[in-house]
Amino acid sequence: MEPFVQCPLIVNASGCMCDTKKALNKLHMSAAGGICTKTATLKHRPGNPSPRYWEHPDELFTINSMGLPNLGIEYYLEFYKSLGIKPISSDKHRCVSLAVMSLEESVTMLEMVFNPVTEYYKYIDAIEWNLSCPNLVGKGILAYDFQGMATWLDTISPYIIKHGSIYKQLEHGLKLPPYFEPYQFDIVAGIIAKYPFITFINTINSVPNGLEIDIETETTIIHPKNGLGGLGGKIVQPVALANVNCFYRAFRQMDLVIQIIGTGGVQSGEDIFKFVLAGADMVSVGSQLMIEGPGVFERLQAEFRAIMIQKGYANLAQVKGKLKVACVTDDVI
Ligand code: RRO
Repeated sequence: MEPFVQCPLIVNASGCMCDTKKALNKLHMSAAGGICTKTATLKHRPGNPSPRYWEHPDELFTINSMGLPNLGIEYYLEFYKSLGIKPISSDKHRCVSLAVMSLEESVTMLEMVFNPVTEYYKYIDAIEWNLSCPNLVGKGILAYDFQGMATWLDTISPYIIKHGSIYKQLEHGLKLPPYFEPYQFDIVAGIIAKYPFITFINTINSVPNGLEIDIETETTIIHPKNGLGGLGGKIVQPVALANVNCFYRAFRQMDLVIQIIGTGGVQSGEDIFKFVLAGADMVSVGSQLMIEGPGVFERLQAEFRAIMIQKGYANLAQVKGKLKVACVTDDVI
């Protein structure tokens, strides 16, 4: 008999195969450990003009400037309602990703989730607040504006606490952009510590404002923002691992229990093993899901379990955050 080996939940990254009910149903039927919707705004948005998405032929990276095309929050809440109340036997995580376009819109969307007539909150587990969309023309990334982020959290906090006490305590998480300076992790962890309703972060969103060029036509590969777009896929993995590990260390130092979803360049079971070593509790798959389709989840689970068996591990606790730092060697000049 196969030994029991734990595998972290592997979910889709918001934005990947999750914009319509048809796509979401495919995820629901797949081996994914959870579902996250396309980031939703209050109303339907067509997004940026095409071409707005491109995949490198060798699966090195993707570049996108979708511009938040989505069918509006109600559409995605109705999708979860159509699944019915989650059976106790199911551990398939249900998450709705919400954009932060304004303070007012965030409050209105929260009121919709907790509407006592539709009772959408009954059908979901979590809200992932997207503070890091890189592709909104004329609008910066909120999670790079620490003061703006704290003001937004101060605004939604009383609504979340009120609804949590009356109806249901949902999990709330922040989808974060990549940070590059060590002090930034301490600041963001310090902000998160002030809002106990935040139970998870998802790091990283795409690396903002990359540029790919077609030398034959001497043209940008995508159209919006003069060709700038968010980078995903294999080339962003070291940045994603660094962000997972830096947040893991910052939270541990502050005795904060915050789940970390690692996202960025997950293509294999080995990649997932690296994310867990760095401190991830779960991983999400974006570019590779777009390339391979929902069969990716079963493959990744099998590959991860094979590595665990080969290394003699059975539980995630034996691996999570156990990354060792290379020893000093004497090859200095
Ligand atoms: O829709 C997008 O352009 C988009 C979003 Br909302 C996001 O969070 N990350 C990304 O790479 N693209």
